[in-house]
Amino acid sequence: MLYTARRDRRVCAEGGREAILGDHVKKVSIRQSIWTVFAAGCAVAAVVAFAAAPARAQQSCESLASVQIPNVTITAATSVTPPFDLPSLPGRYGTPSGQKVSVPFCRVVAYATPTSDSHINFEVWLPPAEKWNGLYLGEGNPGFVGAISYGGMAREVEQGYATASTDTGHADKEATGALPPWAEGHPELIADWGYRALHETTIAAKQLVKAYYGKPQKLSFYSSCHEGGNQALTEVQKYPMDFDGIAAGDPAYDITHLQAVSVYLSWVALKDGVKAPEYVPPSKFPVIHRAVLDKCDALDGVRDGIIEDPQLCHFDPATIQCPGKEDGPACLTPAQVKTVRQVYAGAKFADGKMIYPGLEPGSELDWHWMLSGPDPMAINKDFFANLVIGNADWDWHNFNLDRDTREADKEIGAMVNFTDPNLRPFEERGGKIIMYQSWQEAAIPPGGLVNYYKSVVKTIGGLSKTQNFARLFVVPDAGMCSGFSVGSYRGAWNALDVIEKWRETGVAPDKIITEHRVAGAVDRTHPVCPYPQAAIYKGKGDPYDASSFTCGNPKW
Ligand SMILES: [Ca+2]
Repeated sequence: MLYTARRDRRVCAEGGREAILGDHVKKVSIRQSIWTVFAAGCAVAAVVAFAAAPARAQQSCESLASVQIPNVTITAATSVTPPFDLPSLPGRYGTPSGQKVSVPFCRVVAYATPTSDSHINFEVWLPPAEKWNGLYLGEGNPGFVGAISYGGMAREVEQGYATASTDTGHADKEATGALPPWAEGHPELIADWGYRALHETTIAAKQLVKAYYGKPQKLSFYSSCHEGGNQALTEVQKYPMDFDGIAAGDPAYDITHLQAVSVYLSWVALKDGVKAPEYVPPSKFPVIHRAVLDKCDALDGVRDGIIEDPQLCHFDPATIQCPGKEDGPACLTPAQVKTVRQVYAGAKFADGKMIYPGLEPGSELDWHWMLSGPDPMAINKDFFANLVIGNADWDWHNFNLDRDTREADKEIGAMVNFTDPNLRPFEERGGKIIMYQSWQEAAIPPGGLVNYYKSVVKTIGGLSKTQNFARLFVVPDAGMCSGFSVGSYRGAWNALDVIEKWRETGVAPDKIITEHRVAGAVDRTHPVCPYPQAAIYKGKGDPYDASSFTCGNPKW
């Protein structure tokens, strides 16, 4: 069932937190004639149990301009009276004009220069002391965009969080997600984007919080998705003291390899054009999806359109190969069968070592991201063109998986790939992290995060020790991220709510309930279990009700 979703305009925690990504998905999806849903779990969002007496500002907002922070220049500190017009930035990931902030806050504008080539713009927004919930919440960034996430900041400050956002060290005139030539000849700017900007922003923001309120935040959180999710995994590895609780969503993990598999899957399908035998027209994506469901939907005990663990689904596209040499709308030619097999198989080096897993069975309805053509997604193509090859006019048809992936690792891997499974320093500081991904995510293959989590479990010394502070939730039949989705069921949930509760109460999330809404009313719920568990149907009861499932280790 496809449904037309709408942007939920009510004040709603998660919707605000991922506003930038929401804009991104919405705009791109319009091109694909699919709308996004942004129906976050508003009813469960008001959870911050910060019961301390209201803090009193110890400094005026304006006096923050004289706070001394190493390598940081504060250019303005201004008391803002609502309504405040958000600075607008055109482009796919930008901040549309006309958005306003409805509450007063202290706006600090600054930049950091950790290296002589750096210029990391950031802003820190602080609610009045009596409105502050006592928490600091960092904002994430989408893609390679050089822009402060004003939309997200607005909603954070309206909900009482102290918040900050950075442009990641370069400023785009338009937030398009494509890569302008800012990086060429500026390795420090790549490092700023790769790991430094968010950290520099966070440590400066915390000093401003302490100066303004006269005390530090009670807890600091970070919740973001896609590149923001990658920033989360980077922080937990490299700067474990920055945040007490982290939600890392659909992370663009191991990014040189992620970009390699992305260009590769597009190259497989598109290298000879959209009329070539190996091209799979988007009209056949639902055909493949139907065949996958026929094969694997019932493995978990119920045909409900959801495949609980697609890695246990062994679907061979040859089962829907057209007879003889015919082609037809409801079957695949032999060349198309080969393409589909490669999409599932992912990318490997010439020596057979895995670069990045492919897309999962069940993700087919969203394959337009990489496979519809006529070119790879700009964000993938431009990564190699600008950051690796060093030629903005690079012809992606010449992509060589083994050679160009190795070149990417050599050129920039150390600055942008963070794959260290040792999260003990984060655990020892009392940190909690949920990692999450959608099995049906078709822009970032979820197998990368699953493999990373397995490596964390191995390093920490087993699943139970790891689950004390780090849990992975792989959401079946969700589009991407936690607050919005596309496709059939695609239930929504609130990632920040989950991590806040865990960190504040110490009670680990044993499962997450996703909700699907129609006209604001919940019509379906479904549980998501901590990996490697999956939801197993009890054998009776409404399959559209989460209570009809238990969490267990799948045996199918
Ligand atoms: Ca099922």
